[in-house]
Amino acid sequence: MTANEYIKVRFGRHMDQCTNEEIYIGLLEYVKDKAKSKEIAGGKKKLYYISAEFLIGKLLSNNLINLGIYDEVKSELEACGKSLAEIEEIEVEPSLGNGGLGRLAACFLDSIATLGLNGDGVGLAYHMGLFKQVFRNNLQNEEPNPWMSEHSWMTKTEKTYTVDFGGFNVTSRMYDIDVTGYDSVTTKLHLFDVDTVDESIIHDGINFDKSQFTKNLTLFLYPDDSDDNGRLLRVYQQYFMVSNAAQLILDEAVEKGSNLHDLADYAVIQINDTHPSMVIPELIRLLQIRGLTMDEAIEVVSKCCAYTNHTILAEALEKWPIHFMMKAVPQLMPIIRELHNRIHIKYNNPDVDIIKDGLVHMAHMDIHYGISINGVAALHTEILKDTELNQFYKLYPDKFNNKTNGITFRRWLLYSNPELSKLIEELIGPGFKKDATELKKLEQYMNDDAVVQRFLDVKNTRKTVLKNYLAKTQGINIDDNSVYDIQIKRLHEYKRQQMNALYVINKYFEIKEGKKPARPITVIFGAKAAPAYIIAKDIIHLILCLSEIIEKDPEVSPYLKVVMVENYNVTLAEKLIPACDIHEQISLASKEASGTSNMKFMLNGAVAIGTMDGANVEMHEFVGDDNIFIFGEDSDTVIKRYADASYCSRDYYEKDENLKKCVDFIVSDKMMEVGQKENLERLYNELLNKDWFMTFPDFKDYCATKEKAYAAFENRTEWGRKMIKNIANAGFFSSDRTIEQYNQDIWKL
Ligand code: 26Q
Repeated sequence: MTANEYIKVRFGRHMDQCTNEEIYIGLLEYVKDKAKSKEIAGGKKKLYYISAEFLIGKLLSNNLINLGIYDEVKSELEACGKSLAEIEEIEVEPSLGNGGLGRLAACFLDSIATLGLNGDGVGLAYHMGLFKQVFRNNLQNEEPNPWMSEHSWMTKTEKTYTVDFGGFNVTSRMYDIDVTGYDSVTTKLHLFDVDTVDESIIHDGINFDKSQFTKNLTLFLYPDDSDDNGRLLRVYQQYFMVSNAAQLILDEAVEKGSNLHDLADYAVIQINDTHPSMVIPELIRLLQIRGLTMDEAIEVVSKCCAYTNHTILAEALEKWPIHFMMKAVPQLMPIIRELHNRIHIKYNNPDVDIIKDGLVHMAHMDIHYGISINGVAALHTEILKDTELNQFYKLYPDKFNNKTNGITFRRWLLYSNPELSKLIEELIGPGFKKDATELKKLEQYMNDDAVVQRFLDVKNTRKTVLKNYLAKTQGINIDDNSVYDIQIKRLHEYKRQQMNALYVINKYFEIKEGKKPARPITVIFGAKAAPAYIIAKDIIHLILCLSEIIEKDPEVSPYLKVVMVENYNVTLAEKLIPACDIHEQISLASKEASGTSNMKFMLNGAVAIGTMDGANVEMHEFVGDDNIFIFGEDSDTVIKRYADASYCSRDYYEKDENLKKCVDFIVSDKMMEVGQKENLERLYNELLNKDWFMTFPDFKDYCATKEKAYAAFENRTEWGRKMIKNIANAGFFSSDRTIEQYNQDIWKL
């Protein structure tokens, strides 16, 4: 049945007589039906990818592509005078993740299904996605972001479980989202919810009563901040997630014939950061209830679990107070104590203890009682082994391994940049869609100027698409003849959006002094700041104020524009990335575990300005010095500086007149006219007295490198070659490769 026929049956009318809403609902059901008729991945052993976040983005087009009916449906719509792009706008993006970690989980699900592996995702059905960001008076405000509706990709299942907390219990329900593999099988994303959640307790933006656990359990996704207030709810959420997962895992294993002693033949669990770590004691607890001894249960579970670390920021490694655990999940504490005692006796080394100073160290439990611990880029894994987790590496050298992150090319190339995808297919055939390493064949065209021009043309097309999109959706007007310089990622000091902002100030002064750039520059930011992360919100304020000052200054505005898109999310990323000329990957070396937007930009022919951090290091290895702009101090230097506490930002400020001028501008009269004194002074003082992520030492090199990049951009043909080199070498960063490695080394499905 065609989509048209399906809709005719569903609504009793031909597609051209239906509203866009009706067509969306019709297509949603049509796709769900098609997915149902696909083969489900099978096999004795199954992977459970447990994650507190799955930032899946909109699913309509993604599913149409994976099911191989995108072109067909698009033409059907066009024949009725409808546009797929307009239908897509009806879909609300489920923002069930903060950023990189959640989006990675979504890319992984796509690759797992595409490779035909027997693996499902397990997470939570948050009623609100990550808050919706709204700018008022150059400040970030947060609003609830509901996404569930009667017609959604989630299907209610019959599966329910009881989850016990200290003093009460809840009945959960499992909802499923089909994960359609590209030209392959279908797997599932299982999201758990409780019926008692009450959206009406939300008030004044995103505030709600944090103590009514039956009403708020799955109401919100936690932002990745250090806000202590309400962290207890996070423990309830995590336990709710893993208790459901553990019950599901045991049920499915038993159904397939497991006697539970052989659970490891039926299940492997990937723990996505420490958020699902309680699955270890929970499984041990449930196995004991089902008749295993403590010794047996620990042995069985220790063969099933693998842990991925996504950060080396110490403050982000989860450590839960024992009194939290005693309140929320008292039944787990005796087990965690037992796990701790065994380690304590065996190693007699407080550094590797699980319980220390009244805190349960989740990562420590994962490492001792799991089969694998992996970092997410080569440099990150080396830093874990050498410094952060060195004590553990010495105990278990064989457990440590690297799995450099990847992205799904279906969403980040085939869907988001069809023009580029088509050009590539014309040049090297369709093989790259299944085997990303085939992109390497594009290098043969690097010296063919006519082909190079076609890559430049595609880029220009996409720049105009973005221009029109931003005008239509955000009322922002940008010049598509300017160079697009883009930094999109969560707002965090270590990612150093503030350094980019200082560069903007530097450029503003240059233009004021008559030094005009060869071509107008459009600096685009997209970033949400965690609601409790004060300095991050001050940085957003700085950027929005700069944007206003420059916009209103006729001397500067023809040459420089600063844009901060509102409510940056997956949908916006899909528009921004294909249009980008230069992307900013400027984290302080050693701090960004991997980064994944860097890979998306590379695949779309943008050139990076970056530090030797995260996966930038591997990107640099692939493309060489001429095709990426590397600057800044390396991770060894930075790590040493932290170790000897030798950094003093004020020294740099006082020695570098230009830097001083830029920093001082933050608290200038001009800024005060459009901004808030309190915010701007706080940020100024933070930089001057702390600058914990060392923007000042890298500033000069950063500015010089940006000038080099802008100059290089003017040699259009040479720039086109750089674009091709980047695209041709992006194959390694396909999540299909990453998932193959996980399977080979850890899951063994
Ligand atoms: C923890 C405790 C309480 C509340 C929130 C959190 C929390 C939530 C989300 C802590 C961390 C996160 C998200 C982390 C994250 O996205 N990390 C990124 O993971 C990417 C995928 O591996 C990497 O590419 C990025 O470098 C890394 O920053």
